[in-house]
Amino acid sequence: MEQTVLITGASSGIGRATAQHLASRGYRLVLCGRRQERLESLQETLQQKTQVHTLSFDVRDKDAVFNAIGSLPAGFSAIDILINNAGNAHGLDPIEQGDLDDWDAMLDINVKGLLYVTKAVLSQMVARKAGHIIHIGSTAGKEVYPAGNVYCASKHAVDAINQGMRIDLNQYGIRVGAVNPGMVETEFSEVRFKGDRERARKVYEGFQPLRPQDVAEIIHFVISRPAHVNIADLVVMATAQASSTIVNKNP
Ligand code: NDP
Ligand code: 8X3
Repeated sequence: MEQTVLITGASSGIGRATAQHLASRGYRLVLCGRRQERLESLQETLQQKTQVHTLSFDVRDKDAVFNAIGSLPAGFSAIDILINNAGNAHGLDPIEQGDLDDWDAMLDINVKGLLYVTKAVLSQMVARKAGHIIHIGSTAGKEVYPAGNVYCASKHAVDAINQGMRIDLNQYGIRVGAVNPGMVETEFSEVRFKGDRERARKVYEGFQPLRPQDVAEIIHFVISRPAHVNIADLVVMATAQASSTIVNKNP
């Protein structure tokens, strides 16, 4: 039977690559993000391969999250797999120079938004005693790097939520796990540097970073394991990256 996968942050980067990869393998998709036109254009392409529904909402808006997920038509409403991917860094400043709006954005989107979406999907998984939740964490949830402060805190929170959810949902047979990538070339740095493309480009200069497709393939591996196998926590980095601060550039 085809499984239904809800992906947040499907309009770009890792989420979009995952949607493309899973569509080719016949998963039914619910694609979420704020940029409706991007979601529609992706839907147009992918519905040649599978059934696709789009939901446009801001994960920070509690009511919008519940209304959107509550509005799913029959055929899409029973979510088998939730991929909690939406998120970003905002700014890269030492703590004393940090911008309060950036801090709010990272904690509201990466942590609270992830919780709202999960809450909106979870009751039916609990009722069915089945489901699989994948969190896209980060190496920034495993270590802290200079000026990473609040972004790292938000991803450490995702790490804790991943562990806590796995414990609490164990009795229902719901699988919970995280995929934690290192540097992936997406729109991530463009968002972090508020549209400064040149600064964003330099982050990935001089080495081969992960591509969104690399992470998508891993997510597919994780969700296609037999029902008794749960990949609880996976870290993946580019070969050139050893830690958040050690990257072998221009060897
Ligand atoms: P992108 O900027 O390319 O994609 C981010 C996605 O998140 C977009 O689809 C965006 O959609 C969505 N999103 C952001 N804010 C909101 C919001 N308020 N409401 C709804 N959706 C939102 O970055 P990535 O693909 O790299 O990031 C995806 C995830 O991977 C994030 O959680 C990030 O922290 C994590 N990650 C990224 C790494 C990297 O190096 N790139 C490494 C490790 C983890 P829209 O703007 O349309 O709403
Ligand atoms: C994104 C990777 O190293 O920029 O989570 O924090 S990093």
